[in-house]
Amino acid sequence: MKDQEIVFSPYFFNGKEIGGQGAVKSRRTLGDIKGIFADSEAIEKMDLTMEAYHVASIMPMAEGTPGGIYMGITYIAPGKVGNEYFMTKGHYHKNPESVEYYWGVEGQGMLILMDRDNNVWAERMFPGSLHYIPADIAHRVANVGESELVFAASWPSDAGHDYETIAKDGFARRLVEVDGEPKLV
Ligand code: S6P
Ligand code: ZN
Repeated sequence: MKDQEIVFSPYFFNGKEIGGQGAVKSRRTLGDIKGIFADSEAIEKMDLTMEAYHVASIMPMAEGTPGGIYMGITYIAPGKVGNEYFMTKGHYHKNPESVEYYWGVEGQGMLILMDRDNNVWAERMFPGSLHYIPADIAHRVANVGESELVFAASWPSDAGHDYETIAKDGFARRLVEVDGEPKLV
């Protein structure tokens, strides 16, 4: 940047979409995440090519850079596998000190949290909800509404993602619909 220059930011966030210079997109189909759902019979009858969620992220510095920060928006389709809501894979951060913010943008969701002692709890997500995810807490989001769930996230560039622990052991509780209401069982 030149001294006294006035410019536009290379990034944008219009409340629902994020993008600009170097924006990264990733997509997960039901087939990609089928192992996270309990009802393996129900999922095999579904269209596994259907998108479960996608994420758009701004990652201005290389992953692992200390002191950097990322921002991303996740869009989860509405739906269930059996009585279990569509949800993200979920992860711990590789760096156990890394924390994260989530905030609700559109739709109705549930942020499911788990500590290392397998205690599981959840926070309701809705437009305007703000969530602080403490260090070393696993996190995943379920769409409990009838429309798309959109939420934003901001996390440190040296957080890293540990998906393996969740893929292996799962969350100790599942968020399912019981009598029309989400319940941790
Ligand atoms: C990254 C942040 C989110 C998730 C996204 C998808 O630290 O928590 O951007 O990556 O919501 O969830 P998952 O568990 O598939 O990464
Ligand atoms: Zn995270």
